[in-house]
Amino acid sequence: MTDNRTTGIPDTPAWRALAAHHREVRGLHLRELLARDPRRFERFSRRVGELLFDFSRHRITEESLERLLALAREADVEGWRARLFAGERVNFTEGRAALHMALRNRSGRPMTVDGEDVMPKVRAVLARMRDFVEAVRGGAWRGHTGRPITDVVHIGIGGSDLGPRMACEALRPYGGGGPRVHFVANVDGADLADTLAGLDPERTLFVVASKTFSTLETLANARSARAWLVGRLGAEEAVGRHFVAVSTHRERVAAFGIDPEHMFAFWDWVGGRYSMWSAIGLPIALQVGWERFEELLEGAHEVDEHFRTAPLADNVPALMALLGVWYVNLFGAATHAVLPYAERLRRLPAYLQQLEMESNGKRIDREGRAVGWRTAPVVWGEPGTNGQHAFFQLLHQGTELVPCDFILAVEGHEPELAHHQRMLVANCIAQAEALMRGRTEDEARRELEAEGLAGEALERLLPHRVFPGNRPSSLIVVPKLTPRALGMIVALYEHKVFVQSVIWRINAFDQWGVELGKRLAGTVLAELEAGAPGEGHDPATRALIGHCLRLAGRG
Ligand code: G6Q
Repeated sequence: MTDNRTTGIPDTPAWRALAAHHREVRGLHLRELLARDPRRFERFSRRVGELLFDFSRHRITEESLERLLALAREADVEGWRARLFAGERVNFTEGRAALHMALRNRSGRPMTVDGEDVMPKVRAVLARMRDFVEAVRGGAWRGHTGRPITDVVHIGIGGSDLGPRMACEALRPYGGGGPRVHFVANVDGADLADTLAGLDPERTLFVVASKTFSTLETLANARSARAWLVGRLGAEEAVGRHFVAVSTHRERVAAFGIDPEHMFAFWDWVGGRYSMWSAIGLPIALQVGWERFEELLEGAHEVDEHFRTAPLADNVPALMALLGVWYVNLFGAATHAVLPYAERLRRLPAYLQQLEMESNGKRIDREGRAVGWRTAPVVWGEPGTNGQHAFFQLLHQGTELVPCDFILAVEGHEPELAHHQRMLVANCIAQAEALMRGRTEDEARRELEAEGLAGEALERLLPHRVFPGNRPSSLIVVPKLTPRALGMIVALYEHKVFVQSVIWRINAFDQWGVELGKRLAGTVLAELEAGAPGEGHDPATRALIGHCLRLAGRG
């Protein structure tokens, strides 16, 4: 990491103007900004349908927003947005389009890749998914011994796991009448073993989800699951009723032994981490039923239409992106916290980690040069209120500036526990306010006096009880965590990531770092199986392989 990278910005008029402006406003406190403009909430909030995006607690003025929008225009965000929706090969290192919006296109308009309207094949797969979902949920699809399916095990990893896993968790209240859905991703046998324990093979359906159908972890888990099933049911033919696949690779699915008739296709213009809207979302539909799955798609489509047509100044994904850039590149923020005040969104931070960090964790620009500026921050988070009792300390009083996204669903799914929901909502609002306001020395002094302290004892404690405040946050507020609301939230982040990639001049849609990991493990695995480290390693790696072989009793 060079100094240039940590402080650098692209050398363009809009960036230079933004940096000059930043020097003028960086000392402003959010308290002052809010105090001097009673209409700040109206000025700095936007709506997309039922979703509110409140960015009034950010360290910006009207002029900051103007300058950030100028940056977006200079970077040609509108042109790139048009190219994205036109199915151009925006994934320029792999020569692919990124047209996940077609998967949830409810408009009836064609969407094309290489001149071909992809909508007929999108609709055809959706129709097959619908039939299958209804057959499984309705009991028409039965296992090898004639039993209906009560449990679905989705086997996939990374982009073929995180989206459906997060969504199934989020939409659990809509699961009535559907099978229980389980997820296995890790090649650690503990994951598969713990999941299979207690499952009845006669009533269990496996969905093997892999875009390439060549991923080590997924194939190992699928093979072991098949062995479990065949072993328990005592019949190889049982595989036909208990295994379906989701992939772009028909031949590999057939070679694995799954009838391609039981494969649900998607296409190379769907990136793994953008694929939960495709057949990769099959377990979501199995859990919540077809109509609810369509509502998820509709929510995402509503955001697509907003992103595609709204002027940048009113465009929520663009605003989210620009605020991120403001903190990363001007304030030097290294991380970004995602804090869902909704327990069922507990997998959202992990999902967004992949979306943001795999998409924009890049250091080479479109011209093939190392960038001289920061790109994606580390994304992390946990649901509130749990996080408040743990890491919020650092958010309030630490030395790092951590911009936060609070995600709030106002109404819960448990009417009998409405008072819990009010506490949840109150905590979310109070945290955003406290991060913004902080506690001044005067306020802290008064509090300590009220507690009966005075003199030296008070003075000693005083600095510890002061909170600087001025910690920025956004609020994304939906009435309730419905499938539609979830679709909207995820699509907002997808487009945010794209806009940032345009501004940082990088490719959001490749993942060479992930590919590297897939290859490296293969070499070491062959050596572990052979019982000896190979010649190609550095001495430390050789020693480590030797140590693990000895511990496993093989060295
Ligand atoms: C996602 C990444 C990566 C990928 C997994 C699984 O964008 O490329 O997380 O989804 O490595 O790949 P397969 O679906 O091909 O098994």
